[in-house]
Amino acid sequence: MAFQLPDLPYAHDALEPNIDARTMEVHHGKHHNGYTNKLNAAIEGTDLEGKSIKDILANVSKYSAGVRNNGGGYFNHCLFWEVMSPNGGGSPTAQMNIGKAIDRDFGGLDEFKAAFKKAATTRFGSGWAWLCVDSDDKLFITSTPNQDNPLMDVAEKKGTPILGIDVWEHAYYLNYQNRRGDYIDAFFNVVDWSVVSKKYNDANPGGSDFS
Ligand code: MN3
Repeated sequence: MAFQLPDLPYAHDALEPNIDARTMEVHHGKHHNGYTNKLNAAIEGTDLEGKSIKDILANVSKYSAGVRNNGGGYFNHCLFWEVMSPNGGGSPTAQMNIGKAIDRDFGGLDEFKAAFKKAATTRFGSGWAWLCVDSDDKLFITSTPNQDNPLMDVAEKKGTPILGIDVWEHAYYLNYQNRRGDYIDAFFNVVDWSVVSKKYNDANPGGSDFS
């Protein structure tokens, strides 16, 4: 079973004015579709066929650059569409463990946003910034070049990504040109904290109980 391009969970224009419809059309329909097709081509006829994307990424150093770049591109964009929503923005609610974990590990939502923005702004060239959970159930922020991510065995710092922002120019150039910082600020207006919180709870191997 080949990897499938997921449908966007909202209309192309649903994230306007924060992310414009034309960017979403090209980003999902051309870029993400391209990574998906190239990943399928790279694994066709190999023993990677039928493996989960997470299994492939965890051992990606053993495979070709095509598997690394397109496997990362496939996974990263699936997560990216998921963590945004036209109902996003604001803060995690009091019921969401992710809000408590952000307070614990960063000292507050504003401090988290500043650190995440710094990681996304200072990633030179193309790449991603991530909020992740480590094996001790602590949150950390990291960034990766190109289509790498923290699930990969080649990552500088490994963990489970629960929020990510694409800082390739194709993600913002049509609307924001070189103003990456404005795009990052706008991204926070569409982050769906209920999705991030669910990903935190699912990833949380220590079972932190904030109740
Ligand atoms: Mn992209």
